[in-house]
Amino acid sequence: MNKADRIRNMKVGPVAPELSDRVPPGQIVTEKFPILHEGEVPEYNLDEWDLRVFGEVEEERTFSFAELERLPSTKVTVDIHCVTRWSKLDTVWEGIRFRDFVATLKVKPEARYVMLHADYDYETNVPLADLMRDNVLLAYRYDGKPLTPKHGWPLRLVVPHLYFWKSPKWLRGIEFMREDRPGYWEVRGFHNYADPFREQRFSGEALPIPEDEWEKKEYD
Ligand SMILES: Nc1nc2c(c(=O)[nH]1)N[C@H]1C(S)=C(S)[C@@H](COP(=O)(O)O)O[C@H]1N2
Ligand SMILES: [Mo]
Repeated sequence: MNKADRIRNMKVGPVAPELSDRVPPGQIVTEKFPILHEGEVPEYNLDEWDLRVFGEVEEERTFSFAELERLPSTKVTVDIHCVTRWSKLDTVWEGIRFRDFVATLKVKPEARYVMLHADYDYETNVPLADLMRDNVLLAYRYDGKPLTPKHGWPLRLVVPHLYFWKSPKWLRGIEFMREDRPGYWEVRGFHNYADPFREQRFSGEALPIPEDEWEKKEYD
């Protein structure tokens, strides 16, 4: 049995003491990379793909992938945590730090929330202040290689300090907002903020997520 299987067989822990402050309550560490999303994996012609910036900005902008690639890139090593109870430690992403991207825009001072729009018809809301943290990336590379289609190629957001549904794959739009508005999972009973260390999984009553759901799905 390999290490990942052994850890998985432990179900909810125990976690090695040196990792306990990194693994949120109720999470299981996996070395595999589960693939989770609603709907189909989009196929793009990169020449036609674009990223739209709109809402509370002085100027709406549309970026091609080539334009994004010319912006300074950053590499981060972060732990990620999915609400279906898997966590993956030391994942390496490269892309544009969201804060650096914002510096190229004219965001109005009234903007306090962001809706991230993704294919297909997926969206998720995050407070702007959270996106300005050091480790938040518009990521186009994972583990030294371009993102794979199933993990969000060509561009996804990575917000490591929130449950991973707040990290949309196939990102297509960034909408700056004055008022908060719930996204796809947030209207379906998931927590509006989603801090894994406070186990903010649901906004009300716990929803039925089988604890081993992710193990039965695809991964790489
Ligand atoms: N566009 C899009 N992004 C998405 C989702 C989705 O359904 N559509 N699912 C989210 C959820 S619930 C999780 S856990 C992560 C999974 O990312 P992964 O497949 O790379 O592990 O993607 C998030 N981003
Ligand atoms: Mo998820």
